[in-house]
Amino acid sequence: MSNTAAPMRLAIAVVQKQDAADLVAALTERNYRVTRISSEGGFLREGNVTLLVATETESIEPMMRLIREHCITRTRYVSPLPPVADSGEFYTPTPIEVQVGGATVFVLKAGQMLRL
Ligand code: 2BA
Repeated sequence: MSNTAAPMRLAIAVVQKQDAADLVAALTERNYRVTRISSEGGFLREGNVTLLVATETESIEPMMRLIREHCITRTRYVSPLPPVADSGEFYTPTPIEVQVGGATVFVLKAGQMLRL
C-alpha cells in the first residue's frame, strides 16, 4: 500500500477526442497518472474524453499548461430542433455556431489518494 501525505487535487478534464491521445501521452511522459474515460457531451451528444488526474497541488498549474498546449478550440455548427409545428409553414433550420474546448477542467480537493 502507498499513500501520499502532500495535499492532493483531483482534476477532471473534459477534452475533445482529437486532442486526447497527445495530451495523455504528454501527461504520462511527465509522470502524471491519468485515467481516460470515454464520455459524451450533453449538448452536442458527441463523444469526448474525460481525464481523471490526481496529483499534488503544486503540479496542477504545470498540468494546466499542458492542457492549454494540446487542446484546441474548434468551431462546430449545430442545427437547432424545429419548433413545435403549429403554423404548417416550412421550417429551414439555421445552423448555430458553437465553440468547443480547448478543455473544461474541474479541480477538486482530494482528501486522500490511496493505492491499496
Ligand atoms: P457538450 O455538452 O456537447 O457541449 C459542447 C459545446 O456546446 C460547449 O463547449 C459549448 O460551447 C456549447 N454548449 C454546451 N451547452 C450549451 C447550452 N446549453 N447552450 C449553448 N451552448 C452550449 P465547451 O463549453 O467547451 O464544453 C465541451 C464539453 O465539456 C461539453 O460538451 C461537456 O461534455 C463538457 N462540459 C462543459 N461544461 C461542463 C459543465 N459545466 N459540467 C459538465 N461538463 C461540462
